[in-house]
Amino acid sequence: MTTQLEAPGITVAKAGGAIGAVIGNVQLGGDLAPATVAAIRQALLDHKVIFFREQHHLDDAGQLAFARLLGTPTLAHPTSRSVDGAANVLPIDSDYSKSNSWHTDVTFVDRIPAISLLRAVTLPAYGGDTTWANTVRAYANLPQPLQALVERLWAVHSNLYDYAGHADEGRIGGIDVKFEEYQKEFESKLFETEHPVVRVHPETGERALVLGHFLRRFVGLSSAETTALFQLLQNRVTNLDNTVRWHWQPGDLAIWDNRATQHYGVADYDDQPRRLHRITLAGDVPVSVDGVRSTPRTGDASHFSDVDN
Ligand SMILES: O=C(O)CCC(=O)C(=O)O
Ligand SMILES: [Fe+2]
Repeated sequence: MTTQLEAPGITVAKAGGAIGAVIGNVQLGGDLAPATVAAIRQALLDHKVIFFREQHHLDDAGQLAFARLLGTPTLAHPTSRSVDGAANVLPIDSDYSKSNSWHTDVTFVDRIPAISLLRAVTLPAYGGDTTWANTVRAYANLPQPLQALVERLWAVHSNLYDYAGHADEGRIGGIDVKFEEYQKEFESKLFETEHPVVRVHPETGERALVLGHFLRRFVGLSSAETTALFQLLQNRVTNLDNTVRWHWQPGDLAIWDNRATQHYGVADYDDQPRRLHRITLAGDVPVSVDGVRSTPRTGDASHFSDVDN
């Protein structure tokens, strides 16, 4: 059955040719009409990341109420602590973490969140943009022989931090205690999951690459071979032509389809404080082009999130 939607009156303006759109003429909250929610969801599926300006009225409760219209919130994180008094809200705070590495959120569990909603709380006077990349487009633009290769390939993702792969002076070696504490908490329980490198999007049917910084090794390849192939594929994802970069202003909210994107928090704001609040929505377990589901190898993520079917 198809339902005719009322014209909800929102505006959708592309923010780039590859990914991203700015949505206007809407005040976000838990009271939006179903037709408006449907239009926002469609814009998200079409553009992979959508941006809303001037949402100054939103606090954690308002962000959560709106998020619930799009899905079922997960806990803030499988291991990291939430904002005080808000179990579904993850603080992204420059005091103890900087996400300056390309990733898709929480790919070390089987039930990867479907959608993430990120709201500006405290912004630096300069820098601190976030960049998103389109993993559907990256797959689609691969030459056919490489598509054939990755469609049969699987990879292990883990939350165990790869210090060698992501060396960051000033944080390694106990120089920054807060970062080290956060990292310990992040790794306090080990998760390892085998995912297909190409997943079929449960809503659009599109094929997307599943890579990013939680990927530890391709199944059947050595670490040297993993590094070589990972660089080839990951470069396709993060090529600037395949990205959109957002300069945060007070009142901004960004929503991305975590099944079709990677993102990177640019850490170019010196020692200024920067804080954003994130809510993630439950996702399905990825499915390969052959219909095979991802398999958890270590850790049980059922406390973190339902599986959305
Ligand atoms: O700090 C940023 O810009 C990105 C943070 C991030 O990775 C996230 O919210 O999932
Ligand atoms: Fe993230």
